[in-house]
Amino acid sequence: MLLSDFDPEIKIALNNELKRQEESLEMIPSENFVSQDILTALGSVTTNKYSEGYPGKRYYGGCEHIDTIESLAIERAKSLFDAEHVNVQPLSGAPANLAAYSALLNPGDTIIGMDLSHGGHLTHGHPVTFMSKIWNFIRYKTTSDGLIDYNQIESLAKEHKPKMILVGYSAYSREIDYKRIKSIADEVNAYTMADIAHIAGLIAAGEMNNPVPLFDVVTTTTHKTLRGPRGGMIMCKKEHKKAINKAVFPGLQGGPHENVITAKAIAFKEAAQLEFKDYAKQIKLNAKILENELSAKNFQLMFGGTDNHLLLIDMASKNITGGQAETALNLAGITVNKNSIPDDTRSPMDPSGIRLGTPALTTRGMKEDEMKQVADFINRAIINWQNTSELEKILKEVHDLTSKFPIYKNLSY
Ligand code: DSN
Repeated sequence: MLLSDFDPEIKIALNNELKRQEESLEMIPSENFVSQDILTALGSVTTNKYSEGYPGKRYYGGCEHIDTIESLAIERAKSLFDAEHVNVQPLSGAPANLAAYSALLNPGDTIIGMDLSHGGHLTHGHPVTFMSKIWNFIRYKTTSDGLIDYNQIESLAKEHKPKMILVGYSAYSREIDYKRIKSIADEVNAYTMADIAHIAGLIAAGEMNNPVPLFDVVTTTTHKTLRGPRGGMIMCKKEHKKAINKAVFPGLQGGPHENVITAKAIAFKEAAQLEFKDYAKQIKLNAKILENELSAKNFQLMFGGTDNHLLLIDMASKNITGGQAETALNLAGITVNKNSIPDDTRSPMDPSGIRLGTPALTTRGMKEDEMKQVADFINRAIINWQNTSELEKILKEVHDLTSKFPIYKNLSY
């Protein structure tokens, strides 16, 4: 098939999406831009292959090359995170968490995890999830200073005797004391689990604490700061290898997506390079610059600022809702997501906050000077959120900036 025969409606939409990514400032902290090699792997012939099972033990013939690829992915991930065992088959973060719970726990067991509005995740026990019907989730919150309340976790653990204590967050911007969590868990004989989806790349680069050598089980996605393909992964102690593998397949999933596993293998190799360490350092530095610049412009940062790649901002002091801010910034070419703030009284469809981060802009090569410019764009867009012509003016300036930092050279569909 020639590229000119490529499905014309899809071709138009793909080129439009490519243009949107190239021209806008992508600041959703869970998004990133993969390398050209990873794009190639995602579109490779490994998508054609069924391979239920694990390397060396498959339920289908013809898996010899798939075994090579999946084994490489596993070994590279083990080395990157200092893990005793890795399963690279989870389709994404939610299935990885479901598999981890089902591997180590029985239905009805208690898990302590963080409240969603304080930075946790839906799959950490929010009542709207199916998981919350299977396990008994008790949820902790941050303190009024905006930090994890380890004392509250300890007293909840003593009161509820959980089978598992869960840390790792999707909107919390501070470092985590894994040793403290491990000692609380040991006191009540609970398993330790961390969901490092957001910060996996920072951990791989040695820029944040690594729970993998300490905890029973650690789940992650591979597409956020780790800058791999959209997918999931579970790391665990050797003693949990059998239970984790059985929970993923045949417990919850069928044929693994081997094209994604091919791309994961490449991503893990990329993340082990020296350049990736510089990248992770710059992600944090860029987030710090945004913290300083936005604080100086009187934006109210939750958790007192950031130790990682993201900022959660309460927009109430700017007299605008999170939804209104997201829409205004989008019109100015800046993509962020509306987000609940701790104990938000507004609905998740139009909460009080916005969440933004630096992984994708840093991948483009943007540094301190550009972050100052970006903070200025954000401030002007929020001040002028109802002024269409001012938002269009900012949009043009955003296009000028992004044109200097191309993502994919010579890519089109
Ligand atoms: N949806 C992801 C995020 O944006 O943080 C988490 O699953």
